[in-house]
Amino acid sequence: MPVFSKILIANRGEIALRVQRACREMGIATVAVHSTADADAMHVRLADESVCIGPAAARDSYLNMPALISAALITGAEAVHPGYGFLSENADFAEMVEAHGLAFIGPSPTHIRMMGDKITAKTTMADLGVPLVPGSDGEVPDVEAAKRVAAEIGCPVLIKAAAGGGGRGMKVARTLDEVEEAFRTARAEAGAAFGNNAVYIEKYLDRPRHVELQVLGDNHGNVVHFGERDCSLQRRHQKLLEEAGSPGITREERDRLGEIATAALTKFGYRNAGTLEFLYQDGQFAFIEMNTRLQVEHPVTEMVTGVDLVREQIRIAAGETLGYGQADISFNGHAIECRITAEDPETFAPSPGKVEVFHAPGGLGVRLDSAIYAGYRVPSHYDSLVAKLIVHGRSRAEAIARMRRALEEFALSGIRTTIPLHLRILDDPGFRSGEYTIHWLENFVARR
Ligand code: MV4
Repeated sequence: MPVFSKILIANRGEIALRVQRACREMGIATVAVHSTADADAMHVRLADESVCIGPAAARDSYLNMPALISAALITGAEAVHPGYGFLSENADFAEMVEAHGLAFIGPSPTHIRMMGDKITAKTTMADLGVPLVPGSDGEVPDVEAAKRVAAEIGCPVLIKAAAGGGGRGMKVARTLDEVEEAFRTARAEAGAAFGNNAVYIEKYLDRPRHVELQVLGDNHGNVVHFGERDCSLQRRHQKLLEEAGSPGITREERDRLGEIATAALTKFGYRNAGTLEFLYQDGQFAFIEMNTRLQVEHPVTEMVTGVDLVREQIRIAAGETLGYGQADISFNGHAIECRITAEDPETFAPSPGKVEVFHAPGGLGVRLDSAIYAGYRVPSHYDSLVAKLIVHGRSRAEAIARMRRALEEFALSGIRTTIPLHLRILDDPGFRSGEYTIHWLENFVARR
């Protein structure tokens, strides 16, 4: 007997296919949902059943909670997988799913809410022994307190919104004179953007790497980690290329970080998939945020550990135990993911339109997670990700060579894509050395 007989996938595109693939291998039937703009989408074609949940605008379809719950109940689904983005980190949605007798394939609503507030997330982690960036002890209520904290830890400082994350709602103060203005602006912007004006302060790290740790917990007190990913290569907070493991981190550092993080999550009973985000500079990790969802870049972790993380998410949601411990998780070789978006590779202008030629790369160690096909029209209503190309190699050098080869093999016309940009990154000595920080990509793009 499969753990569930039918799952509704509350998402679109490649991640909807990714979840379907896990379901199919587990003998679980799938329900796709789609907007009117996605009637011809691959995630609809490949599902066992599909339900149209509304018009093109995401707020009326993929974010429409009553429509999603109705679709699940009408089709007799037993569980809902939210994918990433959309409602994946919405505690109210998780609660609504559970209130209708369905399983939410993700963490408890309490933990989603807890981590959605960055101040609570940091306080919780700090109390459990996870290292933080030097900064304020929780919320900074007024300008006087902001100046006091900044004077104590020293400028530059970053003023961050409690309800922010992923780069939204941050202001730098380079000197003490800038603190008042930065504080007032950050607070006003946070209130307007999130309906929550709480802010906190951190020492601004000037050249960190962005390293994140993948974890899974079950309902029975077991938590394991699957190592780290390096996500430093971002432009305007959009990741372009991710690696597992991080070129800057040693085996010992990974083990140490993993021990600290899993011990902390075990103490508060975290369940399902999660990612702890850290900044890494001068040999030190500092926790900044936790994501309570499956992430876009999860395949690089799957490639080096051999574990199907979506299958694990589904088993956990059904109440199964992990059935293995940390010692059973091994790390093999190196993996790289290139996010291929329908954008101009020089200007990053969106390039929606009709895909003409589509020929996927293949061969040893090559994986393509994509929902596009020849003749498919990339809609302009959603994010521009059209394919994730993931490669595995025994070493980082082998993975880089394999990614170059696979990108060159990829035939994709009709839309502009970031494939040429990825090829340039892979050939750059700075990237090849592995010694890059979060600022590397913006400088690389500006150099041209
Ligand atoms: C920081 C930082 C430097 N110092 N915090 C941006 C996204 C959000 N998750 C946290 N971010 C940052 N927090 C301190 N104390 C620099 C960034 C940052 C960044 C972090 C990760 C990846 C890319 C980034 C690009 C710009 C700034």
